[in-house]
Formats: sequence, C-alpha cells, structure tokens
Amino acid sequence: MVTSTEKFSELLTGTAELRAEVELVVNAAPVMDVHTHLFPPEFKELSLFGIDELLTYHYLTAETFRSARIPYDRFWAMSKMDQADMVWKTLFVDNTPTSEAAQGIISVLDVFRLDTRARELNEARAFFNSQNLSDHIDQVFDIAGVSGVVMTNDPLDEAESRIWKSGGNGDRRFKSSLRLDRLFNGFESRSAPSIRRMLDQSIQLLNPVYIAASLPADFQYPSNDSREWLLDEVVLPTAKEHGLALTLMIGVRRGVNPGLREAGDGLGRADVSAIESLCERYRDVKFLVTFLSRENQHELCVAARKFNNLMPFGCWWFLNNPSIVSEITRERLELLGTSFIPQHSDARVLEQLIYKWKHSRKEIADALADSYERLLTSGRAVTAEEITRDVNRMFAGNFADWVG
Ligand code: RAT
Ligand code: ZN
Repeated sequence: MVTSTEKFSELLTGTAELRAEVELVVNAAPVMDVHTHLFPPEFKELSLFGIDELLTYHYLTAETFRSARIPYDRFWAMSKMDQADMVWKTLFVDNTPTSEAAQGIISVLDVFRLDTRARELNEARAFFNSQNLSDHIDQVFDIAGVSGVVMTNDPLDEAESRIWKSGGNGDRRFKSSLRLDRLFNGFESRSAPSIRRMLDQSIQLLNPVYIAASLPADFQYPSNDSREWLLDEVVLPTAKEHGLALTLMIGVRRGVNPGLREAGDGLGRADVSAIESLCERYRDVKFLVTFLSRENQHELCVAARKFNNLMPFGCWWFLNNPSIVSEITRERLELLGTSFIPQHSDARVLEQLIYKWKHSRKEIADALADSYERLLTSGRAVTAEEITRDVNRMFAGNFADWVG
C-alpha cells in the first residue's frame, strides 16, 4: 500500500499531474500579505468593507472619469453611495468590466453569489450591510487564504494615534508597520533627536514588523539631500538598533492630476543604483523593496543577485495586472530562484483580499508550473513535498526570515 508520505515524496513525472499539483498547492497555501492598507474593527472608520467602499476604490474612480464625462468637483461632492452607483453604472452597466480592478469586483460578487449583471446595487448592499464585521473578516481571510496582513500605520496621524493609545489592535492577524512618508516627503520637518524619540515611542507602542516609506521616481542615494540625512542620521540607526527591516516602495509621482484626489498619482522609472548603494552601506540591515515602474523590475532582480540583504517584493499598484504579474514572477523565478516575495495585495477594502489573491495565485501557479516543467524537460522531476516547500517559502517564509 502506498502511504500518503510516500505519495507526497513521489516524483511528478507527468506534466498534467505536475500542473494539477502546483495549482492545488498554490491555491491552498496560506499567505502572509506583507503590505496592505487594512485595519481591524477597533480602527472604526479606517476599517473599510462592503460594496460602496469597493466601488469607490481609487483604482476604479480613475477609470470612471475616462468614460463618464462628469466634472471632478461634481463627483467628489456626491455621497459615497451615489459615487458607487455612478461607478457601477459607468463601468459595469454601460460598459464591460475588462480592467483588472473592475474584474476584481466581479470576482468578489461571484464568491458571495451576488448577481454580477445586476443593474442596481440593492442586493449587494443588503448582503454586505447584514454582515457582522468580525465574522466577516474571518470569512474573508479564510476565502482569500490569508494568514495575516501588514497594515500601513502612520505614527503622525492623530486619529490613528488615539486608537493606539487607547488599546490599539487586538487582532494578531493584523501586524503593524511604521510608515514614514510624511518625514521622507517633506511634510514634517523636525530635528534628528526629536524624530528618534518619536520613532522609539512608536516602535514601543505599535510593535511594527518593519519601518517603511514610499519614495518618488527621482529618489537618489547618496544625494546630499534631506532624504539621505533622514536615512543616515535617523531611520537606519533606528532600524539597526531595533532589528527592524526597512521597506522602500519606489517610483510614485504623487499628484500628477490633483483633481483626481487619491486616484491622481502616477509613476516614473527610478534609479535602482540607489538601492544598491543602501544595501552596500548597510549590510547588516534587511531591505524589502518594490518598484512601481515595469522598466525597473529586471534591474531590481539583478541588484538582489548582488546583495543578499535585499528582498524584492510584490507587483505594486499599476503592476498588479495579470499580464504584468505573470511577466515579473517569471523574471524573478529565473533570476532569483524562490528567494523573493511574489506579491502583496495593497488592499484598502477588506474584500479586495479575495480577488487580489485569487487573481495573483493564478499567475504565480502558472509561472511556477512552467518553471517545474522546464526542469522536468531538463532532466529533473520535483515532488509534491518540494512544491509545498517552495510555495511556503515565497508566501510566508521569506518574509518571516526578513522580519524575524
Ligand atoms: O496602491 C495603492 O492603493 C496606492 O494608493 C498607494 O497606497 C500605495 O500602495 C502606497 O502604499 O503608497
Ligand atoms: Zn500601499
């Protein structure tokens, strides 16, 4: 009789069984979502869920303005429900929802067996309004196969700060991170000791898994500017002292069209050598890095081959489309083996976890299956056990390694 352990370590020599196994493992593997904008219910109005929040996601409002010729001010003056109705009518009733963000809505409605061709949102609203939030979080995490999410926490945000001081987050699945955009992008200027104090206090209060910042496409290091000063004098010494990794998200051009509000940011190609210089100068700090421009992806892989304190992660924002996720994942598998974090969701609204992970898992499984198939053709078969080991490494292990 063949035992299940023997079956697990059996060589998968047929392509059909190999591909089926990869799909099974990738779909079942719990994933640690290393960058989101989600919050647990204690954070009240910051904890977003339901159809109106899903439809007013900035990825979708930007698309709506391309088809509905409505002045920006008129749209922003509308209530959230009216905005959601307009997005629905424009992108889902008057047009076919082919974009990734629009297809995401369809995937979410479909999972909950809601009418994906409805003309009105009544049924969907009634469904989401009837959910108990904490049960709903459990259900969504379960469907998405997400074991935990990293929040984006701004230590200089007053509303957030009040919540942290009055008990903060009770749900261990929501990990915190210290996001320092206001300091890095010049909205707050303070002396080094004052920033140090603020960071030390925030680290004590929030217990973050990493320190983070998003940076513009023209970010340079070294550069003799305030960002270099902040990195050298405050942030990297703090990261070192507390044993925290530094997460850098590079390539955003904020406010390209301010009329679009949150949807108005663009992107630009950045200089990857800035990351090489940081990794070289701070060999004892671990860096998690993602670039927003498709053109930077290959250079990031090459930089990671040179510096083993550099962990590329995710297909960020405008890159989170199936064709590009597929391309980047293949490039990374070919250049880095399994030593990278293939994806993060960047979810702002709870149920986005469902579609973002469903869609990404498909691309990751296909890329991985092709890779094992090539290996088979070259003369080496893999086992189910090895597939599970590889997927667990990419979905959780690499991050655990980085954040301790
Ligand atoms: O992807 C997004 O939702 C963007 O608006 C940003 O939040 C980006 O992910 C960021 O963290 O700056
Ligand atoms: Zn984000």
